[in-house]
Amino acid sequence: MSSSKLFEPFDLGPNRLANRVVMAPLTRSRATPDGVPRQMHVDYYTQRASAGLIINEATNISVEGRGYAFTPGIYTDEQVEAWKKVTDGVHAAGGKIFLQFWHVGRISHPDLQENGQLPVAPSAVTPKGQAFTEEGMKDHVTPRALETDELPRVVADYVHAAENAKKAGFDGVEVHSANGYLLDQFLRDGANKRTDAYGGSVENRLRFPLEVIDAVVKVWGSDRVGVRISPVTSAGDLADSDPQPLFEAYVAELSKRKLAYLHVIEGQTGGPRDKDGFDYKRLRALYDGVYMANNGYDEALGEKRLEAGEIDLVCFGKPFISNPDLVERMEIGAPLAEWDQKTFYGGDEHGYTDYPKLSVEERARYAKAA
Ligand code: 8OZ
Repeated sequence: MSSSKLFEPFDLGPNRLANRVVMAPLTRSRATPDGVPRQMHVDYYTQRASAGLIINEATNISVEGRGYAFTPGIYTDEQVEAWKKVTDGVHAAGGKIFLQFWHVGRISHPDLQENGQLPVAPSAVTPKGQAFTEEGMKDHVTPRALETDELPRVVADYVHAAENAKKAGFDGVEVHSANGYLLDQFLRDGANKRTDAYGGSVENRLRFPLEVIDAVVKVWGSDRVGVRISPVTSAGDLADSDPQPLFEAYVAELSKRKLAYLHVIEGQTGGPRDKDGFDYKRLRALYDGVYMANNGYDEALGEKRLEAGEIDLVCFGKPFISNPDLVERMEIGAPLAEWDQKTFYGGDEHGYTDYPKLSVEERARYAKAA
């Protein structure tokens, strides 16, 4: 048995987590075409409830926010009812679950929008790459720049989603401000060419993301709202000419808000960590609160940084796909099952809910050997 800090409880605002192992938000693209989670979502999340915290897959706040076919939403009553079954399942199994709010901005596609409209963005800048539509991959298009007087309507969509997430019984919410999606597009100057109060200076580029976060905090209270950032990720063909001061200013603002946590993807999302010249230590020092670390962490690295007091919570992504009992396996030093990349996105229960937990016999055997 490991006496690791990873397996100690943690008070995340009003939510007591059983351990510091967080299941990262993982897009799996198995909802109905209308964005409704199915019974297999209930099974999948309930199987993984021994994580200290589950952050559910990125969930669209509106039709406009959709960027990938078969991703779930939180803007209709039917979606709320379906999520309620997920949160009930996780709670009955002793877990905690946050919902992640998603608006993809410019990387959506007319095929995913109401009446085939253009995706919206801070500015009409076309990203390289392709969107995942119901008919397969299609090239990104030039988005429509949001008018200044439309921005309160987008904030209202977040508020509507926040109220729905409450009705659905989540323990808290995470605002997705990473990976090249709408809020990240406002932050970074590769996509934000605005000349109004929401573009130009760093202060102006922070304005819209902070308005969204403040509106969500009004619904949930600051201690149940986390924010996710990825300072250098190039996903969605997005970049900033000078990310260090931009993200330091952002994190200083977030720090003032006494949020549940700051969730940082260190390095390229899903790729190399700490090889991009960005100084995450300085970022960490500017944030007075709970720091959730993400990107390529294994048990040893997570434990080392927890022990050093550098981080508070550790996210694991792919290992949770193939190990529903990841926490128990790490705790007794049991081997981890391999994941199958072919079943990450789309499809059915196969590669989703059919990864087994260790049997009682296996657990006893590994625990004894440890
Ligand atoms: C992988 C595939 C589709 C979406 C992200 C929500 O990068 C995602 C995502 C990841 O944050």
